[in-house]
Amino acid sequence: MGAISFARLLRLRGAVKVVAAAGVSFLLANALVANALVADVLVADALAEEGTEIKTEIKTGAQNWQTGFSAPASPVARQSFEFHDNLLQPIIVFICLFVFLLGGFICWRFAEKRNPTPSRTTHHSKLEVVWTLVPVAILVVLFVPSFNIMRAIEDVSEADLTVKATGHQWYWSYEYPDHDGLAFDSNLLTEDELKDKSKRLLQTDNALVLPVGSKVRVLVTATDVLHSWAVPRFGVKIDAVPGRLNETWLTADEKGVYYGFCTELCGAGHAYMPIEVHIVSKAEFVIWLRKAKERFATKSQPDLLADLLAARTDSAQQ
Ligand SMILES: [Cu+2]
Repeated sequence: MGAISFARLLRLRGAVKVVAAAGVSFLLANALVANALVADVLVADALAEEGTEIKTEIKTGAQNWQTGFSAPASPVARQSFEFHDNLLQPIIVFICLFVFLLGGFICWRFAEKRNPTPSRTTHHSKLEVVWTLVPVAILVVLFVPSFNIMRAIEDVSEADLTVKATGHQWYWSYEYPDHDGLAFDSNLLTEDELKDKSKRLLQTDNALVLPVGSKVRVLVTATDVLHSWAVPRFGVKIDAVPGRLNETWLTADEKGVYYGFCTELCGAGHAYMPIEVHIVSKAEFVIWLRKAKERFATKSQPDLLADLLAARTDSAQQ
């Protein structure tokens, strides 16, 4: 070990570990606070529309001192939140505590006054094998359920309905290709237009309306820059990429109003393009479709194509 004694090295390592553990705890605490903030914003869910059944307080909206996710509202959300709450987070907390306590113990036990003649050991094969294999085992334990969830997220087969969400600077537009190409824009309501002041930056003029219990395939793209379509309670977050069509799906468990945000920094109006999804009964959905088709005077596919070509010619002339 030459000039530097093993005890001193150990003490140094102990200090490094304490600092590392403190850093990890700080990051963990930050993540918890961030979670709580998102949950706060989603308090709006508690004020779900009239006629919507709200089963319990806990199922909707935020709670005081809440640190976890909002209540899941789709199978994928339930699966991923359970994975986080029951497996991932306990392992993270355990590792943080373990490293923190181990660091503290090393600082105390191998201080110079308690350990004046340090051991000259520099290798310990068994210990080295253990501290390589234990992390590998932890990763394998995490890998299996997380792969199952990823597979579930990718499975867009046998959808009952398809909708397309397109990100623009700075609003979303929606299309229902199965229903005569019904299409409309969804813009943020300004402060004066809000019906409920607590839903500031969440309410839109035209919400995406979907039937409860149906498997909805969601196609996501963008026209200008990267956006991301995310509704936390459905466990959905998918990038909207210009020139590329991404797909995911959701099946809402319950009727209600759900909110989300653009989650890819997309410019000055990034915070002002919320996602508002109304989950209604199948009968209500049929009625809404009829009204929406009248209101938005559906453009047929040939019309849309003509618009596109006109826009291209315009930009070519400039
Ligand atoms: Cu955006």
